[in-house]
Amino acid sequence: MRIKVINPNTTASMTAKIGEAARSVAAPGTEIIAVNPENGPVSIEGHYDEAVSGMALLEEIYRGEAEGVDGYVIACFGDPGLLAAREVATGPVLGIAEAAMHAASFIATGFSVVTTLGRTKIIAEHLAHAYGMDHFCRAIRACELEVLALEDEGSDARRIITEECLRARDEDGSGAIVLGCGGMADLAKAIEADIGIPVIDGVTIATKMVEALVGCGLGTSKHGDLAHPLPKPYAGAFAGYAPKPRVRIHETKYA
Ligand code: 5HY
Repeated sequence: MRIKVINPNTTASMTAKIGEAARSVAAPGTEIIAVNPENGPVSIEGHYDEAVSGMALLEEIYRGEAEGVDGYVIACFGDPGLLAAREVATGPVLGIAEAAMHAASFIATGFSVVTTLGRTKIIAEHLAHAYGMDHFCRAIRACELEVLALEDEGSDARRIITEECLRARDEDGSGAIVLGCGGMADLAKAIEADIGIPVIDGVTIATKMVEALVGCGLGTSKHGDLAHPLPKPYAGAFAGYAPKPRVRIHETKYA
């Protein structure tokens, strides 16, 4: 089985960290392909970054289809481009926010999200609502850390995040914490040891969920809105982004 884990920002050190996290839980027969696009934002910290990163993300999905990839993880907590990626993909595509929130709801009656900048909290709020998690998501907290602070060895990021997780544990009535950034993938186990409650990283969870879906013979439904994008010309500089014909490397039972 081959799972492509896509970091939609262009920071290679974060991609390496994300790939290591995915490989730490992948089954022996699962190959993890961790990539980031060459083009796009170095970090994704708002609606505009998400929108722009979506095109390069979709190019990575198209490449994966041509390479016969079995499933995908979008390793960015805003789950950018998730439904568009599902239109293109044959196999399952999971975003780390969706996967982490659902996992938290399986092991606790309430969870808190601890993310980076306050301005991106609304994105996590919208996702929790869209994923039917209003009943479980007790709070969304921001550490006011820039995403790239997570890549700075000299930053105080781990301490700052751990302290916010402790406040979430003691003040929110949450039984679990969801880390709200793909760049935090290497911190989950250490913070969990520090605070004594489950701390969930979406990269590892999404990887295992994709593995489970593929293992059960499930891919993305191609009935209705997630059918392959309709062929049509795209004008001007975006001509190259016109929907490509579907590549059927994997014969699936779906239309
Ligand atoms: C992420 N941004 O997971 C998101 C999370 C955030 O570049 N990778 C990013 O902090 O908004």
